[in-house]
Amino acid sequence: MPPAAGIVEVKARLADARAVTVLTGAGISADSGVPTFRGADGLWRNYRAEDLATPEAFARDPRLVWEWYNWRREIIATKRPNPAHHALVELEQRVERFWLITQNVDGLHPDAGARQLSEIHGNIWKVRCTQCRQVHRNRAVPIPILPLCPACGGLLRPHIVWFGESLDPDDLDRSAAAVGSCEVLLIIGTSGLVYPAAAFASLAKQAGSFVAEINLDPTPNSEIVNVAIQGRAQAVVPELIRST
Ligand code: BV8
Ligand code: ZN
Repeated sequence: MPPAAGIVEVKARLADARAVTVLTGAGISADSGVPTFRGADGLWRNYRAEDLATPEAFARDPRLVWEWYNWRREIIATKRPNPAHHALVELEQRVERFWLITQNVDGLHPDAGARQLSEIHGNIWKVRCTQCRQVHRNRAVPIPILPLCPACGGLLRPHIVWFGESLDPDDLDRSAAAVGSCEVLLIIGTSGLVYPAAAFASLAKQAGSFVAEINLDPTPNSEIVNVAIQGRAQAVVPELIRST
């Protein structure tokens, strides 16, 4: 069955592009079995992410928020990168100017070998001290529910960007530069509802880039992009990147 028209055009654009930027969301890790945010499997004890991933929720009940992150760490610890993650590493090695921006905190992109990467919402395997602000790698599963800082004994929190918190300025600058100066922007597996990442499609269009979306369902980005391909990331992304 010949590939859909959209796939042919995006393959052609990628084949001779020298500057490619990619934005990913929970949908790229869904095929690895990681629950998405808005999918039915994304709920924990009927809490929405927006209820728990906030500094207010952590101040109110740090034990509850740590139980939620421990639940996600236990799930993610058993998951591996899928063909879509691996295909993006192949693209990174092939393209002259490549940058990958992910909203995912699951660490599957770096696990797959991605190096030119901004994890703009943080990483679930990193913790930060609320007292001395030191950041530590921590892959303990389970993690003690109120983990303490090995340096000063202060309470640790996930090194993750919560709703209402600003992104790391370097990540934001690096991402905005990559979105504003690429020939092709691929948007993979995101509902496009959370800012500032939700603004990247129109930013790239304004900069004259060719923008393509690969997503299971239509999103607000589908109206903005040049080509919207509806499908599973692990099926479509390797096809787009496979030369010939
Ligand atoms: C900030 C870490 C300065 C936590 C996350 C402007 C307008 C309105 C609101 C705002 C605005 N500016 C700022 C805000 C507030 C807020 C915001 O955007 N709120 C939204 C809800 C309206 N933004 C912030 O607070 C940001 N900070 O701007 O600071 C500031 C502060 C206050 C006020 C002004 C300025 C910080 C946002 C970061 C929050 N942290 N994650 C954690 O993970 O624990 S966001 C989190 O949710 C994810 O990281 C991700 O970004 C988002 C979830 O979205 P997706 O990844 O897209 O996942 P989702 O499940 O929604 O969709 C999956 C998609 O995949 C679906 O479309 C599905 O169809 C598809 N799919 C499923 N399976 C597959 C698939 N596709 C392909 N293949 C498959 N197999
Ligand atoms: Zn400390």
